[in-house]
Amino acid sequence: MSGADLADLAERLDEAERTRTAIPQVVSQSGADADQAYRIQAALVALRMHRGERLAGLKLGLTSRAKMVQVGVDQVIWGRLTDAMRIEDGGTVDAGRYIHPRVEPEVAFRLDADGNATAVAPALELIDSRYADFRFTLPDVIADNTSAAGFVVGAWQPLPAGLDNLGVLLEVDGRVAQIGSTAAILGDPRRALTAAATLASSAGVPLEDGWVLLAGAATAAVPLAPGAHVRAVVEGLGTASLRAL
Ligand code: OOG
Repeated sequence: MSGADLADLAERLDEAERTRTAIPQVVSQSGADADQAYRIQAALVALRMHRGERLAGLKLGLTSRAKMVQVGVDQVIWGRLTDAMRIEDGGTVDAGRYIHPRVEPEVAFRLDADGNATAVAPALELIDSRYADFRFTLPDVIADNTSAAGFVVGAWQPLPAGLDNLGVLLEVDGRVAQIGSTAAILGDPRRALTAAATLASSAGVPLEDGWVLLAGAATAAVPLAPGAHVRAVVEGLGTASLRAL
């Protein structure tokens, strides 16, 4: 696959996002493998940066069994977060800006330039696959920047002694929609730190002090409906919330 073909697929995904129009699984249909898909992802995020966005961190995806089962892809993947994806804690988002948005409860780390965690926080991730029916294969979802669309980080906390078995709730309009544990995230969300440092260095992405790392969802994702108030609660860490318009 030529560089021009990779750039063309990045353009297709970028246009799908900007026009809120789902597309077929063009990346797997092109025969691209996971390595080529990461090059498409880099080109896709470069288009956003040319429009003035700045990298704000990294995310891991499919770090829990619940997520792997939900989307039928069983490998850990990673993507890039930009400042434009950041949603203030307790803030609002226009659900109509997305194709078929979903939310999921996460744990976020604040990183230093060596990839160490300097703080931890409860978080919500807003994902929005650019593929029709939210269906994709591994190369598709990698190229689509792992469905990244938005993220909310709650109040930063000092790292507690243990992070490996904290209860996690996803509430929608005050009702529990998903229940899980931080143990679902790679057995211990701190493993996301090593995984992210390794992945970023193999991709030649230097980590920056203050970046956010989303460790991956602890439960399956739920659809984000207009008007919904969504809150992630992580035992001992607090909450992160958003309201959809
Ligand atoms: C892929 C992204 C998954 C997570 O936290 O597991 C993800 C998707 O479900 O569309 O972000």
